[in-house]
Amino acid sequence: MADLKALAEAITKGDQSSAVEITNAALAEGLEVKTILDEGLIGGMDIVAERWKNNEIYIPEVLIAARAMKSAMELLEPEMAKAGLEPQGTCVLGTVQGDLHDIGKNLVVMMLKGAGFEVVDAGVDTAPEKFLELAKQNSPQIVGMSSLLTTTMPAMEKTIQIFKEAGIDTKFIIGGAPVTQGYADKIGADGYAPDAASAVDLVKNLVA
Ligand code: B1M
Repeated sequence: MADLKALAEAITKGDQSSAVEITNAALAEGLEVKTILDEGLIGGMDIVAERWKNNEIYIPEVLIAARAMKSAMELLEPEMAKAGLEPQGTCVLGTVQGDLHDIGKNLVVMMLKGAGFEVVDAGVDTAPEKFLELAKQNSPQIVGMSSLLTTTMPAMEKTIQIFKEAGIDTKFIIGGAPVTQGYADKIGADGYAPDAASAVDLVKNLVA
């Protein structure tokens, strides 16, 4: 039986091969992707975040934990996508300019794909102009922006502004640890989601 506590521990240690091995075993046993994510991967990253906050570990440890999480997440992605049927709509999703955090954004991408949306992943450090270019190319119903740093949150407002100036009518959703509903209201975003599952519900409501 795959041990999700051991998976969380593998993430905290940045042990990529154990993380991949346990995730594979959990999938082979038919465990739900959401359970693997919540109890294993996110559970592990929560511990990493807490230790970093308490100065018990430093950036290199956080980075290797993130790398282990990314490798395991890559195994989950096809399983999540399988659940989807006809594309329910198109989203362009990215981490905003100046910000390199992509674990949360990648989760939102995976869950939206799993829910049957076509997702164009703009990656990290996405300039407002890049969001605009991708929107012109892909005509998404939704543009989603993720920010993990208080210093990069203003890039969300800039992006919404540049779309207004270009006359492109797209709905915006935003998220990330420092982001709030109040901030979404302030900058004129159409919605805020505190986590990846809520982001899917939000997108479904907005495209309905
Ligand atoms: Co960074 N970092 N980091 N970091 N890092 C934080 C965010 C921080 C809170 C840590 C701390 O000080 N306690 C702090 C930010 C403080 C602030 O501004 N409020 C911080 C800092 C300061 C920094 C640096 C400046 C450190 C330095 O260099 N001195 C630097 C900045 C680099 C840059 O971006 N330019 C930096 C670097 C890094 C690493 C590279 C080492 C690494 C990132 C690796 C990677 O992403 N590939 C890293 C990490 C891992 C973290 C923490 C520990 C974990 C973030 C994470 O992945 N969480 C983080 C501490 C923390 O959050 N407590 C921290 C797990 C993830 C699943 O959660 O991303 O919140 P999250 O996503 C959630 C929701 O927020 C939501 O759904 C997700 C899943 O449910 N969500 C959305 C996210 N995006 C969404 C979009 C949506 C909807 C929902 O719609 C579009």
